[in-house]
Amino acid sequence: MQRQRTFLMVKPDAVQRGLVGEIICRFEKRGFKMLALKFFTPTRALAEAHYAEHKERPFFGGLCDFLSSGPVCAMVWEGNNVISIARTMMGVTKPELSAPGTIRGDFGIDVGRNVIHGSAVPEDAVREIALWFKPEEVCEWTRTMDKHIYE
Ligand code: IDP
Ligand code: MG
Repeated sequence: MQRQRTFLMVKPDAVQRGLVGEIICRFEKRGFKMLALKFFTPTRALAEAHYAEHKERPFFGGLCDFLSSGPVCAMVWEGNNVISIARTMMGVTKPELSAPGTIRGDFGIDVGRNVIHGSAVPEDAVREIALWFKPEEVCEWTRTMDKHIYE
């Protein structure tokens, strides 16, 4: 297993629904470590840069309008294999197909209101962390309970 960082974001729908604490709680309890957190309304330009890979898709405009419509909770989390484990915890892109017990499977119905974003692969994580955070906003810290989480 490889120590990794990922970019996770509670999207505006989930902020409005009061799910920030619930979502943070799941990653904390799983054993991951938060390194950064920012609560603000992203600009349309930031939303477009974040979702640049989808700019030719028909839903791109609506997606960027939605992401920049209200506050999000943008975060950096660290842990062994956090990128793929977080995606598993999130469920699949369409909440209707996400298993109960996953975040999208527990809290979502529509693909355009799917509660949470998480980096898909390591290159995306590096790009997204750099897009949303300055290096000095990412706090490296030693967590004393790590020896109870990792062998
Ligand atoms: P992901 O968030 O699971 O990585 P992506 O395929 O990267 O999914 O799509 C980015 C976001 O775009 C999704 O989380 C979802 O909010 C939105 N999206 C994806 N496909 C559709 C669609 O067919 N209609 C509307 N929105 C979509
Ligand atoms: Mg994606």
